[in-house]
Amino acid sequence: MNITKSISLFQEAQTVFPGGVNSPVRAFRAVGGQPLFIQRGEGAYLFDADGNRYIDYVLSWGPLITGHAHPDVVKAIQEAALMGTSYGAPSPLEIELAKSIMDFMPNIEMIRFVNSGTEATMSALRLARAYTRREKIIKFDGCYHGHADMLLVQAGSGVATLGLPDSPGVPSTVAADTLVANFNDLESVEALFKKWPDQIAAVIVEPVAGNMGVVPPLPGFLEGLRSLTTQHGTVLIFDEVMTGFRVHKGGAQTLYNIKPDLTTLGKVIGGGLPVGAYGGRREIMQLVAPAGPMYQAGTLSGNPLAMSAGIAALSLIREEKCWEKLEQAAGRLEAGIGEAAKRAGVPIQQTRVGTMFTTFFSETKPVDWNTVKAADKIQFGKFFQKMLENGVYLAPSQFEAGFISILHTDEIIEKTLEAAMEAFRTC
Ligand code: HOZ
Repeated sequence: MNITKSISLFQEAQTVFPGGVNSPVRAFRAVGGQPLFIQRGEGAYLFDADGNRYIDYVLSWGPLITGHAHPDVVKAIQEAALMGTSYGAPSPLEIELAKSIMDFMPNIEMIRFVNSGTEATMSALRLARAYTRREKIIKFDGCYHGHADMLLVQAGSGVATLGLPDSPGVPSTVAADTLVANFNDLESVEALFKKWPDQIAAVIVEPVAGNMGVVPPLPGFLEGLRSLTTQHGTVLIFDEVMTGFRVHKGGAQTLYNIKPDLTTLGKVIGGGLPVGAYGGRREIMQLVAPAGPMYQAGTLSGNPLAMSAGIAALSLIREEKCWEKLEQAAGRLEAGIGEAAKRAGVPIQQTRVGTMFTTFFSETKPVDWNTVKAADKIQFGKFFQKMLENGVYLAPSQFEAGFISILHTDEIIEKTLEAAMEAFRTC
């Protein structure tokens, strides 16, 4: 595979960006080799600067359920751009997208658009603190909710991928209010409630963890969180930045039938453009300024390009048929990978919920960060490189999720499985 242009672009990039990238996991440090510089995306494919084509299972880290550059989404963006790229004032598009999201997720009674998942989670936590007038929050080891100070504590995603300690620069006073429990371990949550009575404002959780690789909730875990938070007057926040429209068309809250108090969403509601949102119970949302005193603002919030792309993308995935197809395709991929690994005698653990999946190189069932981190990262790196050589682009970390789109056809999945067969044989 010729990647000469990517190599020289990476050298140049390192002179202007720390580590040569604008987000750490992209640097391929966990898998070796060097990042590919992407020229364009089309459907289920990515094309790098040297013209190589890859089947893409990253899909901009999840949001591209309709694939790259879907004509309807592109048309919506083009038409919106002709009408102006930002108003810094309300527009009818915001109401249309809000209503569309609320149709998918009826637990969201009111919503506020922001520009990223990070902004959504940090605003939702400020809101939970304002509502409860308490300061402490609980998050889970290995879950990642963006890079706000209070959330960079035992975090997943890039922090886990690079094996970093909690980030320097985060004030210890801020981190002190972030309590950490074990995913899928209600006793660890109960212990924190016991230790800090009437002080916990919020529990924030990825209802299906995606940022330590996919780790589904064990039966009773989310139900337990709901009842503990209700019992203690604590706000339950489902961070559905990754799971929203991915594990089910109504998100994890619909799949598991749990009503969180607040939900956070990310780029998926903008068809992949920079957007996020937080929303939930009307009584809580009424505290957001200017309806209430909790301040949060942004010029690009609700910007017309992202709203238009989101409206187009969500209308494409509204059809029930589309979900059946996605579920079947993801199931076929999961079964085929399992079969390929078995034939090659490579022990793996597969996790999948809806269209999110991870293949862990491990003999241990992944249920929390402790079990996940037992996975063989070196073997994953070899597998990743082999898949890449064979034209399949996976997330460059054992601790991230894979995703499929409505454009991942049977034929594309077959090609992926051929590559996997070969990769398992040699990794
Ligand atoms: N933290 C992101 C995935 N969970 C990666 C972001 C990126 O590199 O784009």
